[in-house]
Amino acid sequence: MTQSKFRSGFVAIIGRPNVGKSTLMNHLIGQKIAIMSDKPQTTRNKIHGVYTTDTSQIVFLDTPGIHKPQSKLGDYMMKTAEGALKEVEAVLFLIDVADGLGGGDRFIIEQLKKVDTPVFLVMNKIDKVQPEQLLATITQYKDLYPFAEIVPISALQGNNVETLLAQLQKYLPEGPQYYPADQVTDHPEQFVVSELIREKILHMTREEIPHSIAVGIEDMRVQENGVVYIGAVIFVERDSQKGIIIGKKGALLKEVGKQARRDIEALLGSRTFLELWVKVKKDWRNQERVLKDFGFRH
Ligand code: GDP
Ligand code: MG
Ligand code: K
Repeated sequence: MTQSKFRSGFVAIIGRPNVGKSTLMNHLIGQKIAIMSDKPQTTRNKIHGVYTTDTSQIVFLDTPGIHKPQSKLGDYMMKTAEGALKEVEAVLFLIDVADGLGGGDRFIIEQLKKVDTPVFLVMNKIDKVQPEQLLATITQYKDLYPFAEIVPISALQGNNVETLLAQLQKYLPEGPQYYPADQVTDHPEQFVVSELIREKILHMTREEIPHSIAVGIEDMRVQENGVVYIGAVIFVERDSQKGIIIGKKGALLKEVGKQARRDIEALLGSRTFLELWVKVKKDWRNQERVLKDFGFRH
């Protein structure tokens, strides 16, 4: 008997203000797990929430930079948003069906054309319109972009939200459970911290290191002197990868630590002491038990 593998991934939620992004998140996550950090976010993605089942986990990300730039800073945000959209498994583009197609949505669609990530057109607030209007709106949007899926929902009433989730499952690769299920985490920063470290490694090693590495936060606490201590383990699949990440005389790992620490300090707003280890765990992606001691816990 073959056992199906755990699937997980990141999904960006985008859309103009008031289309119902928060309402959808609240409906999806309910009281089960709500991860919302009120710390200032310096990473390009804000974690909206996490949806976990027995077989999968979806981490929903907010991508604020997608909106029409108002300034130079806006331009910069756009660039990072574009990067963020490339790194997710799917994008949920929410629209308000009662509003009709306007400049704001046209602008977002232009940005979506720059990336290959599958985009769902999520037509929200169907409770507000007649079926004819819904169909007319679908035609309008479909002409502008080849959406991977088109899903009409009412986030407020919960209509068709299950369908949306079922469709999303198809886009998730095999992967670890990043957050504990059925638990409200009081340390959402741990995840962001591990992602910051992972990002630095991927940038610095280019193609040599596959995306299959994982970073587990073993320990994260405020010391008496006010410095945040973080102990993190970088998991790789092969000895050769371990060598690459450590680098000549530890140079690469040291640079990873330096750059990650700078970002982490900005994120947490406090001085940080970051200790990194590299461990080889063969075929970690397929070993469920191994995933448990990855430090995706607290
Ligand atoms: P956000 O800015 O995209 O996060 O939008 P919100 O989730 O804050 O929703 C904006 C407004 O739209 C709120 O008043 C919601 O109650 C309302 N809203 C959201 N989803 C629906 C829906 O499916 N139907 C209706 N009628 N109203 C909705
Ligand atoms: Mg909102
Ligand atoms: K695309």
